[in-house]
Amino acid sequence: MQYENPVLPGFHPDPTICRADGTFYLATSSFEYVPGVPLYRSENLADWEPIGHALTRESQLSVHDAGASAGIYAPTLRHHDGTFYLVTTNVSGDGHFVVTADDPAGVRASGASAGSEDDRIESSSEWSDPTWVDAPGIDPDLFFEGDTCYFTYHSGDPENPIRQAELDVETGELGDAHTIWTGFRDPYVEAPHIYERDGTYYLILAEGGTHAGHMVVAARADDPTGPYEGCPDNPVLTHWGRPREDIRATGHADFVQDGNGEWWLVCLGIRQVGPWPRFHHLGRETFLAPVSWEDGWPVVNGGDPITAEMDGPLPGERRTGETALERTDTTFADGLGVEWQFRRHPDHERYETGPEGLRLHGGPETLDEPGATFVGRRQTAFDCRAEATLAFDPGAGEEAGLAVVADDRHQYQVGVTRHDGRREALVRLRIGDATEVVGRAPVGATTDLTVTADAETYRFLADGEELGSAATRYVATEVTAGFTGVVLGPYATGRGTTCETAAAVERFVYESRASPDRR
Ligand code: 6LW
Repeated sequence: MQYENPVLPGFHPDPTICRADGTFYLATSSFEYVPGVPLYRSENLADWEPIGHALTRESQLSVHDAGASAGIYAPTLRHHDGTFYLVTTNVSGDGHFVVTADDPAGVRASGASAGSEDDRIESSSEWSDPTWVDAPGIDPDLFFEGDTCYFTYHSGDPENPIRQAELDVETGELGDAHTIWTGFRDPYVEAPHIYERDGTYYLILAEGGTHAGHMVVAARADDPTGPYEGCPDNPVLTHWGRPREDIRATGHADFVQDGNGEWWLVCLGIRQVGPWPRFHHLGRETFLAPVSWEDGWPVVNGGDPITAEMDGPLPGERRTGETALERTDTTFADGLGVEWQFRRHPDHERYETGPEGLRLHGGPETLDEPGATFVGRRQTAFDCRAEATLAFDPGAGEEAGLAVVADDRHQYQVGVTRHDGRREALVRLRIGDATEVVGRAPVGATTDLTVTADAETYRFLADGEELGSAATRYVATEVTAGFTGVVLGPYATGRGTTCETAAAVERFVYESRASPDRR
């Protein structure tokens, strides 16, 4: 085995990849989360280093009113003539737009290298303000040839689903659009990407929806504008018809060529949990597979489905001694690292970092409401532990703690509050329309709040004592019907009024572990 899938575990859907100066860059969708569009880089396609986000300023990203799983949809990242281009869609805003950068990691005022401890969530990004593109739909692609840029997208019209027009990337002006693909099996065809290989143009698409029927299909033409003929072996990738496998729903792929001339794809997929009906709660994750060519058509992973354990050779050396498992241990003395994200735009005054840790100022909003004080990071493994050391002396009704959040209507919390005049920890579960406190215990002024998870159960502890547990199933996509996955992190709320007392998260630890057999 050379590498393990997913290569980017946790909520990382709709991956898009390009290669520049020997380095691979990858971006994914971000929906209502802020900052938007996380960016990663890699030398070997398996070890990915977070380098920041493309959308860090309000001029680029407005998701104030975005519902859960709305906001920023599938981007395409390309490098052309020394410039990085990222095109994406704000489905809760003004639609498609292009941003550009010379360096995807952005400019650091301190001169520190991207991905270092000096990163700040608000660090200035080099990515430009948007150039808006007036077209309907989602899933825009950019394909450059000479001075021409082709803009290809899912139009939303089932009769004419995949449309293309020439784009002036400077002004956003589009030429006349025409339909280039109507679907191999399913008119709900999306995620188009175009590539050139040996003078032939390839159109790679997703069909079948983003769940069990998801697939990757290929077509080719002598000209980027078509006409495109479908691959006789379509779909070139799918896990449809393999319901017992842990990995499913593979689709929405983007291809890249490495420095040895070999081709690869990244795609989204899910890892299923539990007995039937199986489910997934970590979101759609990013998978990697090799692509070979037979008779001028792409063959993914030698025609076999993508698996958790994959052979190489990879285009670069693995980082020695490192696996996909992580351990983060922070006192927030250096701010919030690149892994942290807010649900919609935060009021930055509610999040202070410094020698006392992360000081959270709870507003009136609870986690059920937009605007709640909460900052989270992706859950990246079934088996993990998150722990917050919380110094908090709450006033009546005030509460702060650690939350497991799928969306506004599906989350679990272990928090500290004042109840009947005494300070106590509680565990609250919100599942759809029902909310219930399932455990309480008295605590002191500083409390260690812990969430441990295995594939099927979260357990909530205060100072080492378990106060409640909850099934992972109820924060799964099969319940939430969302496009995202679980994020974990600290929250604070005055539950109807603004908190007078700040809650200090003095230390936060996240540790993921290898999962035993999940079936
Ligand atoms: C994305 C579409 C899809 O735009 O889901 O799986 C949408 N595919 O291509 C949101 O991720």
